[in-house]
Parts: sequence; structure tokens; C-alpha cells
Amino acid sequence: MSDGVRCMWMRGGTSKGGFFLADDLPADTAARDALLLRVMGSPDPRQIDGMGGADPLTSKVAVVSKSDREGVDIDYLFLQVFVDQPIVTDAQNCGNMLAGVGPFAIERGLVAAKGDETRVAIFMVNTGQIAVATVQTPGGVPTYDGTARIDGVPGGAAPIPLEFRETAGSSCGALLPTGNAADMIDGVACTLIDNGMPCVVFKAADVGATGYEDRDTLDAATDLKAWIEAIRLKAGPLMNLGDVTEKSVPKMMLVAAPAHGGAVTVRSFIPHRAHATIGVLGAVSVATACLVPGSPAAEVASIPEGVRKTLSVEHPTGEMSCVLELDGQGQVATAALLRTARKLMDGTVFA
Ligand code: NQM
Repeated sequence: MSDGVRCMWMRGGTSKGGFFLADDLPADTAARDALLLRVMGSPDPRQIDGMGGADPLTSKVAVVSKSDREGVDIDYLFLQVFVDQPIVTDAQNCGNMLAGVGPFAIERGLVAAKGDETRVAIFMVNTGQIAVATVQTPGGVPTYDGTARIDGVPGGAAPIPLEFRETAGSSCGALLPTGNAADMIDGVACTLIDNGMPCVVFKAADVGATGYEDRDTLDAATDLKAWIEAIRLKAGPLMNLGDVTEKSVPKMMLVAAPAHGGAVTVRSFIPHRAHATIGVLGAVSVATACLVPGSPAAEVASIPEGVRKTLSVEHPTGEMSCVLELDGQGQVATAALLRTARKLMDGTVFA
């Protein structure tokens, strides 16, 4: 497409990608996906001919439009553009890119700023659920400057708290799609869980890992990755996700006891590369797994008391704190996390 497409490039949490208005993209899905592959430079491990950063965490797209749903401002469709395969998938959500959606919607005039802080209600099209983002808007415009810090991003930025409700069973139909706290797959006790992100949660020790490895070590562990992929392909149908060979879910979560005073340590595969930190809804799902009696995660986790629990999920480059609120039945009713975002470029991208 020689004319190019209007687009903003943003960091959202610990991810990065292109933010588009839905109206600026082709309505036809095949044409849209072909364009996005060209924009990112996929398939190519280096994405040399595109904007992608040769990493699934920087090969992401947010498609944003005004919502006509009651009480909702914005519809957000997340698309994962595979790096080295010609695949664009909407089979997962992304809570990190979500952090950029509020400011982007205000910048594009889809939402009017209201005072110094603007709450933006966002319908997450991938999973049919709602999140609320609070954006700093002093003087009626989003600001990205501030002192809030999140691990995995250098320096400070304006805080963007995200609140989630009723995320259980977002893609799998139930929090525990098999109804079990643990299922044995290839000799490994796994919790198949979905509290916003379909995840397979198991003890790192049960696949011969420690759970304290760095990203490069995990990415180089060919035998470990093959074992984990075999488990994933069997878990997909059990989680009502069908054949997941070409899907980026479920995410694979290796857990171990916390090493730095948190609730649990996690190393995640998303699903073929190790995550540099951890996904937002992935962290919510793992934190929830820690509260399931009899689950492998509950065996290694250290859980604070009370109905409002802050669970610090330790990851390869720090931690992510999830604030979980429990209902009368002890189920997770709401989850809240702090993220930040930054506008990097606004202009025209060519495909
Ligand atoms: O779990 C990576 C990320 C994500 C997803 C992935 C995410 C989430 O860190 O909500 O944010 O798991 O593919 O951006």
C-alpha cells in the first residue's frame, strides 16, 4: 500500500507496537493482516524490512475504535503479529498494550479528557471483557511524564492503573476449564487456568528447571522448550482452545517459591519464547492459580492474608504487583495493576 496508514507507535507496559484507528485499516481481515505483516516485516526472525523489534513483545498491534456499548468508551482489539511465521492472531488479549489504549484514544479525540485524570472504560474485543484505565490528563491532554516505575522499563513515567473485573474464563469459558486444580500432562501436574489469559501453570522443578533462570538461558534450552510445547499442544484442547499449534495461547508458566519476598516466582513462555518480564493478564492468571487449593502454584506460593491481597509476582527482571480482591466465595472478583505507557512516534507507516 504505497499511500501508507496513519499509526502511532507506543510502548504499553513492557510491550511495544503500532496503535491504529480501526477506520484507518482495511475492513477485510485478510487484507488487514497482510498489511500488518508488511508493517512489522514478518515473517523474518530479524523483521529487518519492518517496524517489529524481532521479539513477540515488540510485534504487537492495537486496533481502537469508539464503542457503542453502554458505559464503555472504547473498543480495543489486540493482534499478535508473529515474528517468524506469517500469522496474525486475535486469539489472545494483551494487558501491556492495553496501557497505551487510553492515552491513544484521548490523543485521537475518541474520548474527551475530564480534569487531571480521565477514566477510560475499554471493551477488550478479544475476550469480551471490560477494563478501566486511569490516564493522567493535566490541562486536558495525556501526559506520559512521571515518576511511576514498572520493572522491565527504565526510568519513570505517568502512572496508568488498570482495573479488571470478571475476567475468569475469558477465552476458555471457565476459570478452570477442566474443573480440576491439577491435571497430569506428560508426567507434569498442571493447572489449566484462565483469569484473563489462558495459562498452563506448573512447577519449574517438575520440568527440570529452577524457575530462577534468565530469559536467554530459557530461550537456549531446546529440550525444555520441546517438552513444554508438547504439554501445551495437549493442554489446548483440554482448555477449549482447540488445536493451538498456530495460536499464541495458552501461555506456559513455570512457578517456584518467591526469591525476593514476593508471592511467587514465574518464568513464562509466550508460548515459544521466554518472556522478559510477564504479561499483565498472565500475571493475574498465575496469581489466581496460587489461590487454588491443591494447585502446584499453591504449593510454592506465599500468600498474604485478607480479602484484598497484593501478590507480588516475581519475574526475570523484577516483579509485578497484582492487587486481587476476593468475593464472599473466596473467588477473585477484581484485579488491579499499575502500568505506564509512552507515545514514541505519530505518523504514517508504509506497508
Ligand atoms: O498477559 C505477552 C505482554 C504479553 C501479554 C504475552 C500481556 C498479558 O507482556 O496481558 O500483556 O503473553 O504474549 O505484553
